[in-house]
Amino acid sequence: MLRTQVAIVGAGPAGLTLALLLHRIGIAAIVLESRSRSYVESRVRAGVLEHGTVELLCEMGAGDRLRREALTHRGIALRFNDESRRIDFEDLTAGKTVTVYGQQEVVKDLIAALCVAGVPILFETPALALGDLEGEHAGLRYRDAAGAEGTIVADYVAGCDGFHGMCRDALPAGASAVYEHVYPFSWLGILAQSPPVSEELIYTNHERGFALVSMRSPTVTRLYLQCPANEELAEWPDDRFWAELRLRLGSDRGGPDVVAGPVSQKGITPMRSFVTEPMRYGRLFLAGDAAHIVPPTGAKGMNLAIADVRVLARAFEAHYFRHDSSGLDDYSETCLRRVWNTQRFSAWMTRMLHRFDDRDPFEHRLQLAELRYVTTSRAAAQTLAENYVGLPFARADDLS
Ligand code: RFL
Ligand code: PHB
Repeated sequence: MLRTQVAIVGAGPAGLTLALLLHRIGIAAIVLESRSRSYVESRVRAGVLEHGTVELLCEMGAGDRLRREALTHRGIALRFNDESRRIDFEDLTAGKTVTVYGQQEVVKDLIAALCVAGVPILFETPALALGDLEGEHAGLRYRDAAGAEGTIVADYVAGCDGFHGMCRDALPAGASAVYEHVYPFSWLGILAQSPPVSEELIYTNHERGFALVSMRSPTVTRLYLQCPANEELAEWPDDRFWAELRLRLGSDRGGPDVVAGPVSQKGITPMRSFVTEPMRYGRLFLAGDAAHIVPPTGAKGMNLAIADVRVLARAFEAHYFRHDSSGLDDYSETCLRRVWNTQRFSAWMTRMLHRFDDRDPFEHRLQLAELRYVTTSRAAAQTLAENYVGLPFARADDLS
């Protein structure tokens, strides 16, 4: 049997950030991860970090490589009616920017920092069941890499095991409410060895569907196309992807040019908005995708996961060192204010930029009017910009 203060389930951005924050405060934690280290370090996902996320990673001492290798982005383009219009973040948010740096690079940096700190991360060790969540101590049963089962007794469990994890299911029936919206389309994403299509991200609304041009480095591009909800990857050989991207970007009609290159990763992501409330049950605290999912159009999922554990780490600090448990008691309410604001922003971006087959031409006209307004009114552009770069923590916490 292992004993710790906080058992963390999941070594994604939420679990790893929490483990490092707790270590720096002086609270003992053990991280359990069902996958191997190489698997979590190579899982291609998010790419855009809010400036507050970058600040936190740097404050924790996990930002050295990020500072050297990441790309600073001062704006994005919204493209519609075959024309790109820029949203200038720096100008609209008094100098704030976002950082393009792959989620798997953040994960690698956090794991490296935790290894140096000596915080145990048990890979290939799935949590199997949680117990005693309302008792004196929580119990967690796991199976280790050799196949042996064991138990951890912890003061608290942090459920950072993502959308498909098991922690959320440990809540008794009726203890939580779920709010969910599933969109009638998915994103087909590729990573390719080719120069980025443009210096900044381009979010494209096209009659054939949404397209997003992003990047990971000056030689690696990350591209997404809206596709039908139940699409099979086999439907999308590389040539079809590149041809469709060119059509949606208007490459043959003066739009951004696309240089095709070898595709190193391809995947389909369903689009959903999901929130479970409350994010706490007894000794269990849910954080990140385990508690909520946003559609990726606002580039917010990883940032929100890290914002949750920032609140949780502070609450644990007050609890253990100042005998003040109000932060733990308020955890769910505090996080949910930011969560719902982020849901609002992500749903708005998603509705504005995608093709909805069931919408009538009137609604499509409204969508184009919204895009024109956002790219011509400074007030509207500022609304997009301040949300995209990330609302200040204190202010988002205060939004009610
Ligand atoms: P994760 O990353 O899913 O990590 C959960 C971890 O828990 C493990 N696990 C278990 N471990 C032990 N025992 C069990 N029983 C377990 N069950 C599961 C899993 O193996 C995994 O390692 O959740 P976390 O930490 O909450 O992080 C959330 C982010 O990963 C997610 O929100 C983002 O990737 C979302 N996202 C984006 N977020 C951004 O902030 N900016 C972006 O630009 C952005 N783009 C994206 C995205 C997500 C995408 N996909 C593929 C979903 C683009 C895409 C295409
Ligand atoms: C990415 O680079 O993977 C990315 C960028 C912006 C998004 C989503 C994903 O909105």
